[in-house]
Amino acid sequence: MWGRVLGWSLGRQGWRCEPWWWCGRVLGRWAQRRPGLPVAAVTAVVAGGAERRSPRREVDVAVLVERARGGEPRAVARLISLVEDASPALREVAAALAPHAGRARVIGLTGSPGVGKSTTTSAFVRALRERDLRVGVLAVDPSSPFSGGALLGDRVRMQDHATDRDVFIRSMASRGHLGGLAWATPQAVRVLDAAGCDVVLVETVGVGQAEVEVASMADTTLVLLAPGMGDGIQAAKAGILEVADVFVVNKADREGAEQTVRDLRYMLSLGGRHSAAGAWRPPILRTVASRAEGIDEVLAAVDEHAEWLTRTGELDRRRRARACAEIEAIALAALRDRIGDVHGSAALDAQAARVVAGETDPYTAADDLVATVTT
Ligand SMILES: Nc1nc2c(ncn2[C@@H]2O[C@H](COP(=O)(O)OP(=O)(O)OP(=O)(O)O)[C@@H](O)[C@H]2O)c(=O)[nH]1
Ligand SMILES: [Mg+2]
Repeated sequence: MWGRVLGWSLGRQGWRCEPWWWCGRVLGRWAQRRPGLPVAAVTAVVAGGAERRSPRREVDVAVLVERARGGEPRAVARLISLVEDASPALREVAAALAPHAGRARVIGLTGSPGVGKSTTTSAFVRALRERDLRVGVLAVDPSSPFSGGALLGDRVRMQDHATDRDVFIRSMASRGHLGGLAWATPQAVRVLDAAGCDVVLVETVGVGQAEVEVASMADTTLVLLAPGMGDGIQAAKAGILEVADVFVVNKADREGAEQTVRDLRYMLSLGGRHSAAGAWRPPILRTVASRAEGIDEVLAAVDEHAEWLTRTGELDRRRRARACAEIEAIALAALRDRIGDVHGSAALDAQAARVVAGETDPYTAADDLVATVTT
C-alpha cells in the first residue's frame, strides 16, 4: 500500500475503501447521539479493530510469511516493503524466509532506457502464465530514489496482469540507501520465491555498474538492445556483455536491427568470458516485443540456459557466489556502521596522531581499528 486518505487507501489495485475506518465514523456518530453511551469506549473498540487489521501496526513476521506463502498479495507487498525500507524487522523476515526460498528461477532483464524491457517482461508474463506458472516481477531502478515516476509507465504496461492472482508485480527504487538495492533485491526475490513464484523476472533500468550488480543476481540474464541506440558500444563499456546469457535485439521491426546483431557478433568475437572452453555461448535473438514476436524463442533459450546451468553445476556455483556477495555486503555494512561509531572517537584520533607523527603507517593503524571494532 502506498498511502491512505480519509478511509481510502491507495494500493497496487488503485484506490480502495477501508471498511473499518467508515464503521468507526458511523458508530462514533451514532454513539455521540446517545448520551448514555461511553463514546470513547465505542470509538476505541472500533479503532482497535481497525488497527488490528492495519498493516502498518505491529509486524507479526511469522504470520505475514505464512500468508505470503498462501499467495496473499497484501502479505507479499508488506514483506517487500519491510525489506525495501530496511525495517527493524528485516532480520526476522530474512530468517523466516530462508527455509522457503531457493525454488524460483530468477531471470534478469537489463538494457538502456526505452529499449523495451517492460514490454518484453509483460510478454514474458503472458507466455509464462500460459504455461500455468506463477510469476513475480520486480522492476528495479537503481538510479532513482523514488518507487514511482519513471516506473509508472511500467505499471500501466503491466495492467494486463493486474487482476491475475498468480502474478505479483512490484517496483523498487534505491531510496538513497547505501548499496540499497544491491541487498534489498535478493531479499525481495526471496519473498516472491517463498510466495510460490516459479519464475521471478527482475527488470533493471540502464546499463551502469549498479545494473550489472543487480543483473548478476539472476540465474539467467537477458541483455536487451535496440537498433540505432548505440547500445552495443555502451553495453561493452559498462561490462554488460560479460553478464549476458542471452542477447535480445528488440524492435526488430525497425531499421538497423541486422546491423545491431552484426555489431554484437563482432564484439563477442573479440573474446571475454564467453570464449573460454566449455563456456556458455550467449545466443543473439530478435524480438518485436510490442507484438510478442520472438518471445517463445527467447523463453526457449532461457530454458536451454537453465538446463546448461544445472548440467554443468554452474547454477550452484552462481548461487553460492551470490550468497557470498550478499553476506560480504551485509558484513561490510555492519563494519562500516561500527567504524562510524568509532569515527571521531579518542581511539581513532590517537591512531591518526601516530600516523602523522610517523610512529605507524595507515595500514597498521587501520588493522588496529578493525581489530578494535570487531572484538
Ligand atoms: N517498434 C517497436 N516498439 C517497441 C517494441 N517494444 C517496445 N516498444 C516501444 O518502446 C517504448 C519503450 O518500451 P518499454 O517497454 O517501456 O521500454 P523499457 O526498456 O522498459 O523502458 P524504461 O523502463 O523506461 O527503461 C514503448 O513505447 C513501447 O511500446 C518493439 O518491438 N518495436
Ligand atoms: Mg521499463
